[in-house]
Amino acid sequence: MADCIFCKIKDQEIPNYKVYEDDKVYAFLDMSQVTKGHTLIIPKKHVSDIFEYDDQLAMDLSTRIPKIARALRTAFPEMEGMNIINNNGEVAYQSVFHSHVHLIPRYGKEDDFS
Ligand code: DGP
Repeated sequence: MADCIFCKIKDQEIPNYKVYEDDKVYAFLDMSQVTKGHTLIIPKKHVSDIFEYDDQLAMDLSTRIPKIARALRTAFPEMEGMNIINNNGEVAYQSVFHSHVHLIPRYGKEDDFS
């Protein structure tokens, strides 16, 4: 989609730190690192939010989440847990309207995210 910032990221038109890519999804570091390793996973197909997913796209995205979560834990072995968040709609604090899932590593009760 022409004016979508995340479409531009997955097409390498905007600099980003790639975490993972295959034919269906793209994952990259969030520019606002809530905690170290905060990653966004997006479907390559542009959909605005969860309400536009069909079953196949839901499968494509959801099956990648544990794989990327494990890769982050390998990269950051001090990680103790992870929050997985998906905001849908302005009222739910979605700010970029290309659907994405946040993977937010947790490093203990003293990390900077609550
Ligand atoms: P949300 O509020 O759920 O829509 O989260 C959008 C996230 O996208 C937010 O944490 C910041 C991130 N973000 C926005 N623009 C860019 C960008 O140009 N590059 C990167 N890496 N992240 C971005």
